[in-house]
Amino acid sequence: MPFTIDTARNIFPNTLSADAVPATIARYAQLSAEDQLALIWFAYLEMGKTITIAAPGAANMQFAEATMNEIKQMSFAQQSQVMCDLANRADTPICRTYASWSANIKLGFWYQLGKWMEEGIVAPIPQGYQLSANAAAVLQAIRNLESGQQITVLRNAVVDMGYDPNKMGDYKRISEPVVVPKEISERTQVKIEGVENPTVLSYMNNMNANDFDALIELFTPDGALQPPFQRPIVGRDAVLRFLREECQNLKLMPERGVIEPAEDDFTQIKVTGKVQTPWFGAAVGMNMAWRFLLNPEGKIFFVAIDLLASPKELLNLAR
Ligand code: ECH
Ligand code: GLY
Ligand code: GLY
Ligand code: GLY
Repeated sequence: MPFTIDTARNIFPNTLSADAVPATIARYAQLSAEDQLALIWFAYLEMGKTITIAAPGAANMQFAEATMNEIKQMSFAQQSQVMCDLANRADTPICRTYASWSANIKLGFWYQLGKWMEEGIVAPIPQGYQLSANAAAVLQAIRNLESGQQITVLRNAVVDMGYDPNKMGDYKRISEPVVVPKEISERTQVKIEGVENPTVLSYMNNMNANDFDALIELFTPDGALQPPFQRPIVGRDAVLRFLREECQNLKLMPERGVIEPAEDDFTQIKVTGKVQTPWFGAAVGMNMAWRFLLNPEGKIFFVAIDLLASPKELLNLAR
């Protein structure tokens, strides 16, 4: 039976992904808006002692500037209301604007609000705010995660705030400008123990070079990419848009892999290694797996990217 996207998702079923991340987010989503904001504030302060967030680039921040200045002018009470509205996914003009932003713009917006909260320009979390017992338990669960999982929880919390874009009808998506791909002379080439497949190597090298036009050529027209904890993104147009909006300046550091024949002359390849995000650089190495399914012509029909349950999973290349 030929592969479908649904059957492709099950290749290398022994791969253990970090289920603690969606589990923690589900518990977090049950909390009140006040508790959610205070919890993130406390988590952010604690994490800030060991890892620093890189300041967002100006190109990235310009789109949020008007909204941030609007918030800056408000009273503390109004500012607190806006933050609660965002956490509550309320239907307000600011929540709709927020929903139109790419993940990096949302993160940059909160980065700036966090700075302003520290400086007393934006309403702080009230001193001595007592988390509910449930919120305190979720904060403890976050403390127990490894750093790559912690930043994934934070990112997902931020991405899910604001009005639901699915309820907005037609709207303009706002994302940072696409960077110019790295000069050929400045590109590095990855090495993967056990995998010399040219498609997989080109995938890694083109991603690291921000060369998304070359990268998309590696996919079949109906090919799909499944980001961690998400449904597959299907088709070249949608995948290319995702690459431009969400994959700039990543650093993929694959380490090892296995390559095996699959049905219908397809090939399945699993690679494990580390990934760095521009927000944290070398301070956080996320433990990742890539599960590729290539068609007989060597094009990517499917690739899943998983955040792994633990560093031990880096060595799990079993089928
Ligand atoms: C404050 C209190 C009030 C509420 C809030 C606050 C501010 C919070 C802030 C949070 C900032 C969080 C950040 C998180 C960044 C996380 C980034 C991650 C990136 C992961 C990327 C991966 C990429 C994998 C991929 C690969 C591929 O091969 C294909 C593409 C792709 C405190 C004010 C809210 C400021 C900055 C986790 C894993 C490898 C799938 C993309
Ligand atoms: N500082 C990370 C970014 O702008 O993507
Ligand atoms: N293995 C380090 C981390 O991702 O937390
Ligand atoms: N999704 C890419 C990043 O946050 O760095």
